Amino acid sequence: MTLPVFFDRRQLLHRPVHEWTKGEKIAHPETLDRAETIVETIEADSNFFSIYQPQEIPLSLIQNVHVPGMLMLYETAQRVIAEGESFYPSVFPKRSASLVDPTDIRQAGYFCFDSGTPLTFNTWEAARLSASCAHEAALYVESAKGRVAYALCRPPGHHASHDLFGGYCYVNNAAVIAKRVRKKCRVAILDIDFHHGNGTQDIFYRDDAVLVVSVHGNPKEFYPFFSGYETEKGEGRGKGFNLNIPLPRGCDGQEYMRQMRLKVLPFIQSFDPGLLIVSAGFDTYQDDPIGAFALETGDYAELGEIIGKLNISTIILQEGGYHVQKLGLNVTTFLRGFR
Ligand code: Q9C
Ligand code: ZN
Repeated sequence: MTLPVFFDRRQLLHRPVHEWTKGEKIAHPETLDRAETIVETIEADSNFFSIYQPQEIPLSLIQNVHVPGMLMLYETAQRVIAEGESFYPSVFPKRSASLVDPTDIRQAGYFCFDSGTPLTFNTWEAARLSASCAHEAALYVESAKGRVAYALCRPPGHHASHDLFGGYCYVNNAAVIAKRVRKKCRVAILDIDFHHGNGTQDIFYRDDAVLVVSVHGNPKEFYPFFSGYETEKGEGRGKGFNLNIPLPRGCDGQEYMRQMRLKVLPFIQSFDPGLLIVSAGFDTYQDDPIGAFALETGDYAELGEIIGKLNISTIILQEGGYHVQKLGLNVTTFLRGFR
């Protein structure tokens, strides 16, 4: 049986052009050719994969995760930003003293935490379709047609919190699925993107039905800087249901797998989830232009394999990964390893 892949070509219409970093305008790394190369690599491997276009996700499922104002702002962006233009928030008010009008694009910074995540005319449509891929993958696994499905989500999701977008993320795809499924069974989210999944952590920080585990570059040195530390373990009922494994620059496959086997996999196993969501970023790759780990393509086979051996129903969601030339191969190597 082939491994199902969910993707909609209209996700390519979201086209961030620049990101502001260290005061400089640089080419945006989250390009449409990332998704294109993944799809092409998957298409070339049709004995193993089947690609499906998702149905549109019910809006209510996105509303269960994100505040109305933030979604209204995305609609505003679609209304007021011309095609081909981008809007970069430049004022980021603190919550307590501010009122916000989400129909005024100039106030977009209220819902945004960085300068790398522009709004464009197509952002909202692409983000909805990205969540639709995740949703359809979840439906597939739930219908017991198979134990695993892959959603080629773009834009990514794990940095988006309930009321903040950032880190190239607008809708938290993993959270949208986990929020729906948690009523039926316990859910574990394993985030293997190079960057700490701060949005996912925030959303489930007080929740004991959703376990969140993230393995990432030490935030003392790497984005998002303000979260992802080992001391963040959850709060209230959620205490003990959040695990961060920050790792140093240069971490290679051997050390990465050691951490997985020693800390991550046993922690997930003891939680005994009915569903596993993998936030799969490939910016841990040795030549990734943003990440600073040293995983090789072959390591993704092993990583997929050890996660697959947990033997839990699993939805794999695409997050980051910016080495366009090797991205497709890294993704398919991981998915083949899982099987
Ligand atoms: N010059 C994801 O991988 N900018 N987001 C870093 C580096 C933010 C990454 C600046 C990186 C966000 C989904
Ligand atoms: Zn990342």
